[in-house]
Amino acid sequence: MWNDKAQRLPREELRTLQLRRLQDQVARLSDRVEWYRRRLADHGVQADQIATLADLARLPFTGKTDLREVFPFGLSAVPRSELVEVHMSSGSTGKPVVNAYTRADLELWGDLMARTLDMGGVGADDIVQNTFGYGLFTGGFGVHYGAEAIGALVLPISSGNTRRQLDTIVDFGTTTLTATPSYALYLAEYARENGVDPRSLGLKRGFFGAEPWSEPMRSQIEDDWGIEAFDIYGLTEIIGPGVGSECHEHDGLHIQEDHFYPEVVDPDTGLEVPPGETGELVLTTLTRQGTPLLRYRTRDVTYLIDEPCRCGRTSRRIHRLMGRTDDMLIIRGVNIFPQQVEEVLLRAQGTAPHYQLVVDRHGSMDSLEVEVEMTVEAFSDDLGDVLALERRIEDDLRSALGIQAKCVLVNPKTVERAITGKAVRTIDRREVKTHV
Ligand code: DLL
Repeated sequence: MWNDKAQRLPREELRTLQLRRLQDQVARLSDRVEWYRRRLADHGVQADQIATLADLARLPFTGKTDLREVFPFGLSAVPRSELVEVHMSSGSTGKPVVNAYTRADLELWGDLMARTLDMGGVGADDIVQNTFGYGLFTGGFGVHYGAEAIGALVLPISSGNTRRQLDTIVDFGTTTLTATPSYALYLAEYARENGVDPRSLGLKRGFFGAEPWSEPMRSQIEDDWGIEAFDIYGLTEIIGPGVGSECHEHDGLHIQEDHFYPEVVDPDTGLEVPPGETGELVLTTLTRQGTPLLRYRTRDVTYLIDEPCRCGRTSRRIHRLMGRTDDMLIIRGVNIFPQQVEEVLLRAQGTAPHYQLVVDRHGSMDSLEVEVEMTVEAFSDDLGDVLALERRIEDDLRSALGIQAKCVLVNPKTVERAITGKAVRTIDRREVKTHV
């Protein structure tokens, strides 16, 4: 196992290490980061009051708007000259979120991504085709540093240019694909359309993340490519990918707890909920220097899994992400995550895994329309069969989600594919109406 000692640390030792690192981190922040010094003082907390891990709850949360306030380097715990790299989220609204890395942060990132790739069996003989974007986005560089640490052969092809992606798999004998799940599906579809059976290409595994995806989506990707698919999680603010990753057990994502302390809280009250109970993931970096964060509200919804994993790693896990609090739709009082709709759609026979949700408001009444592509076979069925399939999906949506939704089957290849970024699943027309 990569960095075997760290990943198998007995829980008691791990907790002792976490506490020591937390104490050091809080002391460093109150010494060196003006913004945190004030924030801790406003909360009436002093660094020397952190005596146990439970004292974490006394510390203030950090949110996305806070990061914008200190843009770009206001949280750094080291002089500017020690920062060696920067990554940023796209920041579609307001200022982008920046993460600045020291040399030690980059080494840590490489180690965590090496742990991740090693969990899926990547070794020095593997050829990793990294379709995550290289640049300010963390996906490309994160995977790259991990593959490099392991000594695998990396193809830093970045995102886009699907023809070249396919040719590269064929020419180089890629064994490992890293991609957003939606792009992995699109690439398989593209291969088939161009007369290449993706299953014949010899890929062994893939690491997928950066956007929500469901269990049926995993089965579809595994089936399309004949591979084992691993879920990888991370976010720009914390380090990028490498925060949580699946092992062969596929029973939740191991949080790299020696560097990131996870809590799950009730998003409304901010109070911690017990393992097994769903809430918002909150992460504290324990060792980061360039952009350390205390109790960062990720807005990602999941629950903690406390039981030991059969793989032998001692870290706690999170259930695969269920959605983001800001992507949750409230339709006629019912809370829905797009992924729940995806699960229903992918279980239906005759639909392809390309869909979009359109939410609208007529008077005071919210409506949800689910547009999903038919498979080519279903498309050639007669109209009666298509209508029957639509009704069947509507029934399934009603029993799974408890709301009435309209299903519209659309022609194959009409839902836009995300070629370079993250898939856009929801169009909420209510927002436009509220703004005008
Ligand atoms: O997406 C980092 C990343 C790159 C993760 C490559 C995995 C692979 P951001 O652009 O800052 O960073 O977006 C982070 O994406 O808060 C989640 O809402 C979502 N996300 C990331 N991974 C997953 C996943 C990268 N495996 C945000 N499942 C996070 C569900 C995910 N959502």
